[in-house]
Amino acid sequence: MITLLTYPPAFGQFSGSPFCIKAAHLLKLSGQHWKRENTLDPRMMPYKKLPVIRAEDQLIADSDMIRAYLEAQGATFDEGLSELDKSTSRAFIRMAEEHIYFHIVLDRWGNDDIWPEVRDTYFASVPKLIRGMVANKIRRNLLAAMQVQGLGRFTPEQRLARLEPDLDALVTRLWQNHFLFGDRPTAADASVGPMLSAIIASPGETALASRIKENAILMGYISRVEEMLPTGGCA
Ligand SMILES: N[C@@H](CCC(=O)N[C@@H](CS)C(=O)NCC(=O)O)C(=O)O
Repeated sequence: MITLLTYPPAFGQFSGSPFCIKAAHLLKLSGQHWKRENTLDPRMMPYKKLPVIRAEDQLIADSDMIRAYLEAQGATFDEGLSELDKSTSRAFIRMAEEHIYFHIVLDRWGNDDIWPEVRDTYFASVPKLIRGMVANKIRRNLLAAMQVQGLGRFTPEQRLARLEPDLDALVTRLWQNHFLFGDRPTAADASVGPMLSAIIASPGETALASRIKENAILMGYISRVEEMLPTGGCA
């Protein structure tokens, strides 16, 4: 039995981390038996991040390596896709994980109005007396990293403009499909779906959340991907 080490449910979702949700989708799609184990502290993990899976007494960290492990065990996430589709899938996954994800980070960690709720969700295991100090230090580091990444220098309006073409690209693919590559979910949906749903699940009504909510195609897609994975759920 595989164990998914994941951040706990948050903001009405399977986990506060879209990467943990991605890993859960991959596990579900792989057909393996698995269970979840919640933790709020990734410091003992190989890259000090989650998700991680425990399988056959080894720890496999990073959602891409989890995918590779499951594929080595026989999972086929992209069955029936042409080589051309597979290359497009790779680009969509990178778009979701290396661009859309950072908007979620800024929406959650960069907004003073919702910070108390985000802090008390992500740092619930830290005693209240020191929670503010611990959380604020990590927040400062993360926001400094977002300055280096670049999106942290944009206004919310500029960020929305930067995200628009990504959303358009997704809508173009979803116009006539239930999922990004047809009627069945593939690896790309495991990455893209959780990023979009994390945007609309974040506390507060951000410009990005409103933009997605007004698009019926994106909202239908988010629901279909979410339905694949119950909030608390496993195999
Ligand atoms: N490339 C990693 C990204 C995982 C990741 O960024 N996890 C975040 C939560 S969404 C994390 O654990 N961050 C803890 C930290 O940076 O201290 C993957 O695909 O698994």
